[in-house]
Amino acid sequence: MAASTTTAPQDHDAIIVGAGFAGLYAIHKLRDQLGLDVQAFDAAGDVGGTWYWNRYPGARVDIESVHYSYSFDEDLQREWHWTEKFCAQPEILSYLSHVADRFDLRRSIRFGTRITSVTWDDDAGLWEVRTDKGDVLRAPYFVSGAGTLSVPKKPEFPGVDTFAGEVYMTGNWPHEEPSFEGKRVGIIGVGSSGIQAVSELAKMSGHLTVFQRTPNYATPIGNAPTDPEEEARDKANYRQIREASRNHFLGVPYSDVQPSALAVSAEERRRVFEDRWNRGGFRLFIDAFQDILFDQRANDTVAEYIRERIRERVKDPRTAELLCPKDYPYGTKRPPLETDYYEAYNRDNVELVDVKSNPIAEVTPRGVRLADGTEYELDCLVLATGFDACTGPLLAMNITGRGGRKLAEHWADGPQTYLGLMSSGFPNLFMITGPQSPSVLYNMPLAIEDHVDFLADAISHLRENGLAVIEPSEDAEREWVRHTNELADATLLPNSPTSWYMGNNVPGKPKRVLVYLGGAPAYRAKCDEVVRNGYEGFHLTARGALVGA
Ligand code: NA7
Repeated sequence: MAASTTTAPQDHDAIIVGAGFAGLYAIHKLRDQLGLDVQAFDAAGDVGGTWYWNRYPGARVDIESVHYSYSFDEDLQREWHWTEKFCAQPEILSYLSHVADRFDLRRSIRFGTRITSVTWDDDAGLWEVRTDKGDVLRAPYFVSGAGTLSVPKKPEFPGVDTFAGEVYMTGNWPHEEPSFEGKRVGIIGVGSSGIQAVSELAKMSGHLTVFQRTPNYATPIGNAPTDPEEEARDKANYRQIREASRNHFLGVPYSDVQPSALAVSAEERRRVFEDRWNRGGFRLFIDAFQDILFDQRANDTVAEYIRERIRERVKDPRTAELLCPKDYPYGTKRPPLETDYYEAYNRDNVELVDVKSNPIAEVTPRGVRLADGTEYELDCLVLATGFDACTGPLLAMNITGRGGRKLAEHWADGPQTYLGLMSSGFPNLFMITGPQSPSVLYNMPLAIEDHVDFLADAISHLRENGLAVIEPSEDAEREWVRHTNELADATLLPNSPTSWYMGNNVPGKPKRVLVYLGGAPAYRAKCDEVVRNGYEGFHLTARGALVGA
């Protein structure tokens, strides 16, 4: 079967979206290792992706920096020095800037440019990509590194435009740090972003009002300056550490998880919880007992432990009770990590307002008004209300596949993907850490590297075999969607009232699990098997002609 002989103009081999962890590695891999002509775009003014936009006070990584970093280049990982165990946003941004310099990536990126449409031309076998700057470019491969948490949820509060003070969003924070000194600041939202921000805003503001709808199970991050001995040890053993990470559910080299919280005595359970609480990171969530996310009774034990610790830390018993989550299982909303979050409520200038029992009715020119008429006067309002996660960034690009079918139509009832990497009817369109892949439940830089390596191998395979197009079969996609839903149904996740893992944090968004819950090792094994079996579940074609499935 001969490869296509189309004469339609092609501007590049691959168009890449994003200049965060995903886009940067994709540029390097496709351009420098495969020798492709690539063009990348990012709406931001520079590299960083999520770390470019989320520069609110307190923004910090929740996986140890030594693990939350690229593994693809031995010298890079040995030479870079992290100053803290869990680095703050500015340092992660410096790291990504260093990576861009080191591999000369910026010359392939057009910054300040947003993709407005992406359309498949079946006759030419090319994606036509349009931007808000008027570019129209065509390429056979389209690679999305648009991220999972890059489209902030639209404000749901009537009147927000009438507010006379300043409004800030954690997910789109200004470059010039606002001054909160002496001001009355209100923050809506106590997810991971809100919780990180509250700890800092409490110290920076005259008065801070926290509007909380659902309390969260936040646990200590356990941050500290980098210990030079530990750093030297880690760097000497990076190969083993990365291997252990890739063989762990969450992509971190934790190894102390025990089978069941219900199989041990109350004393032993407490000892384990205490140990993981004190050691920090995601250890309590992922390295304590395996059944926490699957068995309500096991979950109850850890949930009660966290509530006890909250009550110890918050002086006012009424505030403490409001901060204790009671009506959903731990881990079914993404567990936030914190430093001094609960202590913030012991300060005289911090006030917690329950907007579950008394919802926010509107934002007025003066502040926030609740359903019962109470009005909180504010100078600044911070929206930490979350994201249209996982599907939002892809749908925002207005993607149209084969036969004029829109991705938005194909995903009307929730995402439909094969391996969370591709969607049927959307040939040669790769979604790095796409919906229904482990993505946010797999240490992101490693999840990204695995996906970029997979798609680069697939492109090489096509080129070496005179093929032009890779696309999942409808059957493979249907089975993957069924499998990801089945995995989610075996967990407690569907029991959460609002969780961006399930898409039900955004009004009107279909409730469908957005992440693969089988863990990174099972997922990686599946991807390896697919490749070993000649890209099982994919159609590989020489422009239209079916060569294999
Ligand atoms: P999250 O985790 O989705 O948190 C959003 C918060 O905003 C959460 O407390 C929401 O309450 C609250 N929220 C959202 N809409 C409203 C309305 N209409 N009224 C009151 N409160 C509202 O987003 P984050 O940015 O904190 O974290 C996202 C991820 O980024 C994080 O998990 C990390 O992976 C990085 P709710 O719980 O829905 O009642």
